[in-house]
Amino acid sequence: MNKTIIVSNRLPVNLKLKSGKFEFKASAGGLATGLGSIYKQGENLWIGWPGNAVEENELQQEISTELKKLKMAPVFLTKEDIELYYEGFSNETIWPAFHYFTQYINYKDAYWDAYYEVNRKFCDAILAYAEPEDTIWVHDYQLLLLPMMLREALPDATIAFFQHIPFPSYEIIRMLPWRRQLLEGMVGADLIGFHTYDDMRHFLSAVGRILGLSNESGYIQADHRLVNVDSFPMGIDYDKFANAAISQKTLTKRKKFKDQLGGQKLLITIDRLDYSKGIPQRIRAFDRLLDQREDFHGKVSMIMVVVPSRAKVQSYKELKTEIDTLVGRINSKYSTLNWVPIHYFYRSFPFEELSAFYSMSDIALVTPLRDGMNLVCKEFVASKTDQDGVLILSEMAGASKELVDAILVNPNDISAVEQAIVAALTMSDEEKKSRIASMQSSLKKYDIFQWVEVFMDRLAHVKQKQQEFQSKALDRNIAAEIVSKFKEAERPIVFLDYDGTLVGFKSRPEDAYPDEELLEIVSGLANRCEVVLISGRDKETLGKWFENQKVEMIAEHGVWLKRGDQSEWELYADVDDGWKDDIRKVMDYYVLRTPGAFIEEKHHSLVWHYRKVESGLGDLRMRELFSHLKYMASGHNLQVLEGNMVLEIKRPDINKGRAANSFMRGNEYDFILALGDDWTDEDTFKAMPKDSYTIRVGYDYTQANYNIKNPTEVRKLLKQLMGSK
Ligand code: GDG
Repeated sequence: MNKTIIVSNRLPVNLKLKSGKFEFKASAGGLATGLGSIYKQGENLWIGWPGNAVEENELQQEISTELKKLKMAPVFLTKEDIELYYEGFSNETIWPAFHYFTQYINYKDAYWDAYYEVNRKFCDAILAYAEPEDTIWVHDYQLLLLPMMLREALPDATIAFFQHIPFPSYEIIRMLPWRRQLLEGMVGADLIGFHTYDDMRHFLSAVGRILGLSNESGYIQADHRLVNVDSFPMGIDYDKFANAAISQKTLTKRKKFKDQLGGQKLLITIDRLDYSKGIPQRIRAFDRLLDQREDFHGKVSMIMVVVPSRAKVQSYKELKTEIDTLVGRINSKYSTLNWVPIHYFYRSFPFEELSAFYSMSDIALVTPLRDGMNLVCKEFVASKTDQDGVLILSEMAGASKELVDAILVNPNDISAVEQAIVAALTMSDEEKKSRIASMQSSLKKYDIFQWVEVFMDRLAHVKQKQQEFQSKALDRNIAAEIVSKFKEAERPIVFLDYDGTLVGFKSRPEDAYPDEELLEIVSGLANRCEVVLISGRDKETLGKWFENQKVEMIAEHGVWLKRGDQSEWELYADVDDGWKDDIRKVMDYYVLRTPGAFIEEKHHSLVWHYRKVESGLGDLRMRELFSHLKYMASGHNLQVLEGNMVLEIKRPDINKGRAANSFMRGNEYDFILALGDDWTDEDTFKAMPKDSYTIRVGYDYTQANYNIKNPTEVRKLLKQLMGSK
């Protein structure tokens, strides 16, 4: 039976050393609860660091035994690992970079080396348990290299990755000296998940620019594998918070707190100590409110919980000092004997007290400068069972994409945050109720259990899609079958597309001329069968490149034909060029606006090339031009087609399929092979008789019977054919 292994930097367990013995308590955090439905079943388990630097063998044994009972297995880290991999590369390099705090990025080779080594350590620990076909779900930024390490060791395993923090724009990623390795590490997974569409978009752009892997609707081709990238906004254990809010324990605490505080309106803020959370900015906004609105003095208090975190990192120490100073200043400025503006706690609270804080507060002020998702805001909404509360939420939190009924603010805009607090304090009961109710119904539906289920379903879907591709991949057996059928055939014919099939793409089309090896293959093959080069290229270029070869050539998708034994080209289809002037004007306009773009004119078509255009801009302009041309095309009865870095407009009745068909008419071929790499070749594939071999280069959807990896593999196959006769 295949098992599922969850992997994260920290195990969901609290480990306390009490009078020489360890005490273990499984964590009740949202993720741990959600994943409980997975790791607690059957042979499944959770692998990660237990959270202490334990180096003595005996203690490690003791911990492993105890963890086993909780269905967990440890990866032990040394003090040095913690310092360089965890506090270092994870929290001083990746964390600031991915949260757009470039000023805090530490670029240290020693950090990177440790990061690599610890990811390896995790990989080894997993391999001690994992079987070749298991499912392994890796979590978060501390383990970006792990998916590929696992893939290399277990090529057939199902590997998923989810990143809990933002994925920043390419402009940030490109700053990191280790950007390529980090991205390569991630694409080892079959499914890569982020909280938001923006994170996913940034990742795809970085992978495109840095690794050169393009994507189609979130699917990338990494080597032979199809990898899916998607967004999965994480939910919370909704019922836990909603039920706790009305539990006796919470109600008792709530009453006690309220009695101590008096009747002020309460603003709650809860965060880990982190510069990404925007704590000083938030305090300044509150300060501004008190400064501008004396009428609120004595009527509103802020409860500010800051949970200690990463206390050894310098930027965190400085942040703590800044917060302490700000709070001190405000409290000393405004406090009265029976009112304190900010109740500041630098510690964490037990769950019941947290629940009481949420449910008794009137407003939650959640204003991170950047946050992957942010669960605090969701927990507040779930806890407001009386629907009498307002959420003020930063636009920079992933959660803002879902919780559109919150008051959304730019956390850097202190005056906008101040106004949002005023709006929240003065909001009508009816509006509060309607906003909270709408957020509650969405959070209830997309809770953490649903999140886990959707993610796992998607993973299964990706695996299935990979299988479909796999079954079409040209393997050794099929290649052998093709070779043997070719050998037996008395009248074989081979249709070969040129660009992308026999040669790779070059940024200047004229540079993709045939090399020595290719000329040898084509002429060698032409001695053994009929070879038809069937290309979109103009007849002059094609004619010059294969001047003295015996091959047949069909140029410009079927407009021109040159037989191997003739020296002249013949017109193979009727061409009426009357439409070109109008269309060229439109294309010219898009060339002017797009540095690097150019127009190629063919006898029956106009082609707009954008392979030399800055990536991204090219796609954007192509989309615009596409809809522009589509509109014009209908008037002229033309067809607009998207190719590999080109947009082509042409007469619809001229295509490779039609040309290939007329070429074969009246002849009896007993072996037909057609190779091509893009949609123009799909016409050829469709036109082929049923028992032909049709092969598409690259792993895109196709009408062809098979896919083959790249031109190098095509050449290998053709050489095999040559050698067989
Ligand atoms: C990362 C991403 C993403 C806080 N104080 C107490 C306490 N908490 C609990 C909250 C909440 C959790 O800690 C904090 O979660 P966040 O999502 O807000 O933030 P990060 O820890 O930075 O998490 C983040 C998340 O991963 C999940 O993908 O949302 O963007 O940065 O659950 O309730 N719990 C208790 N006492 C406290 O004092 N018991």
